[in-house]
Amino acid sequence: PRITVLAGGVGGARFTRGLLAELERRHPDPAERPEVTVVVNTGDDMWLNGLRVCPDLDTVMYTLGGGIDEGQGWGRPEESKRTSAEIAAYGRGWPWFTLGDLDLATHIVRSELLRGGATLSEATEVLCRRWTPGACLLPMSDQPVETHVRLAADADEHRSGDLVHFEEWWVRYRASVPASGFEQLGVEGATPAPGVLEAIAQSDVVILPPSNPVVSVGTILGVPGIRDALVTTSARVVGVSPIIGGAAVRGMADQCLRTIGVETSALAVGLHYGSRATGGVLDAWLVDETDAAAVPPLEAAGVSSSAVPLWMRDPASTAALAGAALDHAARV
Ligand code: GDP
Ligand code: FO1
Ligand code: CA
Repeated sequence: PRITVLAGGVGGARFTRGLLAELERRHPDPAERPEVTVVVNTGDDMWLNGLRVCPDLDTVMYTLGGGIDEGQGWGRPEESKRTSAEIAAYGRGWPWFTLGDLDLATHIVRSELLRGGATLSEATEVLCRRWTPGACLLPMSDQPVETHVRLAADADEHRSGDLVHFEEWWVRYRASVPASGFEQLGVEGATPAPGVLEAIAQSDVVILPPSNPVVSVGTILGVPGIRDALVTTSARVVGVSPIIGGAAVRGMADQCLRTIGVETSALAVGLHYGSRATGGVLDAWLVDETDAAAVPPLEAAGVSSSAVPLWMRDPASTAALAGAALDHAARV
């Protein structure tokens, strides 16, 4: 058996960690345990100070490998920021974006591999040899596809209409500058990384974890071929809402959804993904218990739905959530 997860950073990483724990509990014999493939968003990636930085890939790799800063959700714990401060003193790069000294080693090794001719998939495999994440991590594409944000006409007067990198909109402006849309630069010529379409086609279950529906899962679905693979796979596709009680648990999903004209609610996001019966990507959608009122309209739209606790508070609640997703997938 095989399971594929389409993940962004923190939400996708934490969910997948719970999924691996739940699979270990259900299948103590490793030989019987389903294989997990994580297709990771690379839309947040950038070249910075000559280094290729892949925030979501690293968040998933560190989280599954036991090297994440748990409080922050990204980066390494007990980081020094001395190198970043020195780079800022030269006035180079992004002074509002901090690369910790331990994390920098990852970017240096990755960049060395890429400059030597490796693909991002190959570089990721090399990095994962150290972290042994317990799942196969695949970038959504080996070609650079970078999410940019079009600042709205009512944005800061100096920059209205500008196209800025997603990380600039989020980290520099905390998503407080109104946006009129997202653009995936490079997506037209991009193809899914090796193994991505195969993993989706050959899985029993494909999971959309509680990742950002616009700039994480939406970005992955924008790579030509991936959405179609979800529509046509024989796997059950089950999603978990990142929205609880009309708000994002963390991050900027609210501002992202507003930008694309989707309400911040578990119901609206489920309907935005849509039923596979009508060209969407979902067989099933889990909402939080507080959003139980969304279940009947989702069912009416052809998306099998149930209300379960969606807060990933600790390892036990996260594993239980992953178990609920698997159990629901088995029923549709
Ligand atoms: P990012 O790349 O670091 O922003 O991470 P993702 O895209 O993978 O996930 C971000 C989303 O995770 C946000 O929209 C949050 O609302 C959601 N999220 C974070 N923690 C939880 C949780 O405990 N439960 C649920 N249901 N969603 C969560
Ligand atoms: N998030 C921040 O808010 N500030 C930072 O300086 C920052 C640096 C950073 C460096 C490496 C990395 O892998 C992630 C980093 N993040 C930072 C988090 C991250 O880029 C974003 O929260 C997500 O990509 C949003 O989806
Ligand atoms: Ca991200």
